[in-house]
Amino acid sequence: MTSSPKEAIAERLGVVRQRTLELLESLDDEQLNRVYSPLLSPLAWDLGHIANFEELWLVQAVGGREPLRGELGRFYDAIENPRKTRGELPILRDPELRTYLADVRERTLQVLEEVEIGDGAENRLLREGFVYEMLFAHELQHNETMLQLLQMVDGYEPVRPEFAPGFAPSPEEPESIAVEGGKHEVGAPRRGFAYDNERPRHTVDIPPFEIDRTPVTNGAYIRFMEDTGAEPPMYWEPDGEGGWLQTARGRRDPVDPGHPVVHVSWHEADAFARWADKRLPSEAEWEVARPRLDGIGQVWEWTSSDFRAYPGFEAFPYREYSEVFFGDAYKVLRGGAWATHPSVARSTFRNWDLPQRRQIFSGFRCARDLP
Ligand code: AVJ
Ligand code: FE
Repeated sequence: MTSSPKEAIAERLGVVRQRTLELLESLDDEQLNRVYSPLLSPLAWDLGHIANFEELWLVQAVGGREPLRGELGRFYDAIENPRKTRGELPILRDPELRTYLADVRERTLQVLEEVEIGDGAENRLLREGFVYEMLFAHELQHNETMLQLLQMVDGYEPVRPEFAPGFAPSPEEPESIAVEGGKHEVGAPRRGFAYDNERPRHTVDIPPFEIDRTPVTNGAYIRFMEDTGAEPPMYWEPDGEGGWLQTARGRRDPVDPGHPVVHVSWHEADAFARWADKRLPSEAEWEVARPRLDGIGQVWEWTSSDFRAYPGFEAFPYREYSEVFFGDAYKVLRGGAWATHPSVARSTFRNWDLPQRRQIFSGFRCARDLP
């Protein structure tokens, strides 16, 4: 069966929303509103923010409508409200929260009927359906943010397998791949959905290097901890017999030495790499080597790179997505974790966070200069 582009968008809006709601299906109102960590929003904030982002872009910006709830949007602005303050905001609670989601969605579908989507669209937001792609990506990225918080919820039982960690075994001593030096193209091409920070595509000149085929494992990380006295990753506890337990979601599962290490900071990743006589790859090296790399998509991988604008960068559609974070404060992560929807994890996708952060699904692989 074929469907029109608009029907396809309407259907995807429904599919993504169902995923969001299934993620939270087993939680009660108290859990949705509880502050588990100053580093993470209450789940009800993410849910309201998802709806407010949809209202801002698909209903107000594209449809020219007035906001449904007056000033409410202010509380869902991620820049105005740092995470540690979100638990005190007068945000919507159920059943009003679900009503807001549904009311926004109804208007979104009305606006979708009216707009002209496609290459000839006058409004740049609608060209190639950009604003709809941005919405899908945004909601799916917040699904991952919610999964970060759900690791702190004792007894959380995922209703879909993709909401539980999934890892493949990797060797403790990774094989490496040699990559020739020279000029390589990185960044997203002109066409197709990508965030502003992935553009423009440009040439980088990289000296020859070697990069590990697989991410650093728990087993290798334990050796590093034993050798240097480094702290265990977040969610690890001693099992009392010299081994380690994974305690995310209130579980007590033995740490699998063959799985990639996750929930480590950039500082820890960097220290491991130096201990192993290696280094973290730059984000350009990571992107150039990607077609030959195994083990991608299990953990986000810290790179040595600061989150900076590519030469010729142009903010679109808003400075607060990327531009305000550029500089040396944030480090880039590449790849994508088990909690990342595959449509988010493009090879050019740039994730970023502060170098001390560990609540994200962060691991790493190592690289080395070649003569
Ligand atoms: C790309 C994960 C750093 O959470 O700050 C969500 C994604 N931007 N809503 C973030 C994002 C706006 C962003 N990261
Ligand atoms: Fe957001």
